[in-house]
Amino acid sequence: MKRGITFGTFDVFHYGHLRLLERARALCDWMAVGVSSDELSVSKKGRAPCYPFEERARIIGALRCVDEVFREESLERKADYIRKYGADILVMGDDWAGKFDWVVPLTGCEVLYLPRTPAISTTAIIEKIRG
Ligand code: C2G
Repeated sequence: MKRGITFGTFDVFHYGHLRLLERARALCDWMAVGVSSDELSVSKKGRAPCYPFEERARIIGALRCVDEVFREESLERKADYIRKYGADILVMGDDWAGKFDWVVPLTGCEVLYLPRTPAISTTAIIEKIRG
């Protein structure tokens, strides 16, 4: 039973997020998703998420392709999260290519970066709504 894990803010959930989660889940039999805390999101994105953690986590938890949701407090604790959830594979979009390879020697977890879905992002959606 292959266990997968991935992480994200998943603010203003969109098709690019869904495609990443579904492609990741197709590579394993069970998948946990670390949803970034509001504080972590601010430090990563330089702005507060539109939706608070509780709502972002509920949306992710409602997806058929997601088996467990937890709060991601820091990027540096990835190896701890991988161990806690017994993940065999970490899947991320390739905007993170190479950034999490450090967890491999610490956990034995495989790391895979999948192509991002082009031309869609939370930032672009916010800009479109503003426009
Ligand atoms: N993503 C994608 N295509 C898009 C937008 C996002 O494949 N058009 C992917 C990202 O590569 C990421 C996931 O969807 O793997 C979640 O994206 P974000 O919510 O922007 O998450 P991010 O800020 O990248 O946080 O510990 C890692 C971080 O928490 C990841």
